[in-house]
Amino acid sequence: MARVVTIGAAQLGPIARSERRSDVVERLVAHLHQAHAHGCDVVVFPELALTTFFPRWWMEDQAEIDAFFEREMPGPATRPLFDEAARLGLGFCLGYAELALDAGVIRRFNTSILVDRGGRIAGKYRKVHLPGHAGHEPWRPFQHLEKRYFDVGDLGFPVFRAFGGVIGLCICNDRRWPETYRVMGLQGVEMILLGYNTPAHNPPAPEHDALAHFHNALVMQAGAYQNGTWVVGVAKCGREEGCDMIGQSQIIAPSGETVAMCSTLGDELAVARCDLDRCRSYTSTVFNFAIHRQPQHYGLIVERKGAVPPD
Ligand code: CDV
Repeated sequence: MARVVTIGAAQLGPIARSERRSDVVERLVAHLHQAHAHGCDVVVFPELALTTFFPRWWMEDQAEIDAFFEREMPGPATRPLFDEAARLGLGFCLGYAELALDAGVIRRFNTSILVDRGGRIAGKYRKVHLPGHAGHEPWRPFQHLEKRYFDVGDLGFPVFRAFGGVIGLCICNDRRWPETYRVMGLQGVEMILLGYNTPAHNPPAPEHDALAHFHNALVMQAGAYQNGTWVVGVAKCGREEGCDMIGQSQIIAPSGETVAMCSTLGDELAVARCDLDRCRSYTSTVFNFAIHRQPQHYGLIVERKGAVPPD
């Protein structure tokens, strides 16, 4: 019997710096209603879906920075999202800035959670590949200060049993790294959910700008095919506070084919019926890791091990 999970890729248009959390949550809830009408099981929201993409500004006032972070999830502003999703019986994946208190130490992460149909958090991931820079670089038309505002994620790339399958999470820049997919692929992942905020202009390498959509699709399609998994990539896009960000949120099959894609730069839902059993067509043949992977013959790893200098 097919294991079909109907996914709603809930792309968001720009969020202004002045927009209140409650207004953003209203937009997310509108997405839930549309997704429910389309028979979705799970709705996927972008990276940092509750606020504008604040790492584009250099800020020194910690209170100003922390205003972009959530201290609890759900909190008072996000509770309506959880309640409405549970009422509709919808799961969702949400990216947000997390302020965590670990043994009395404050840490800040770029986080994504998976929420089940009952409104319970079923999985959490904290972004590992933080792009950009940590210091102020005034030559840039906009900053990309993820290395300043976030700690590197400390949860690895876990996968979660949910929605009748094996679900993995990653965030934005993670999608460009083959390790992201392979670590989850080695754990039998069947669907990877990710959100992104990708500026259309890359200040250190403007020659990449014309390829931004190509690279977006390339990495997610390759990750899907090479690991026999569904990949759902969801953008926050459009002109946000003067910064253009790419859209083309898409749902990609284990074949590597994109089966649904957003075509605007605003709030838009792309829907696809995703049969998790299609993964096996790849993971039991060309990408049957148990039979065909040869890590013991990957000379580079052996060489690197041998090259580690003694203490
Ligand atoms: N939010 C991101 O991680 N953005 C990066 C940009 C900076 C390249 C991305 O990989 O899309």
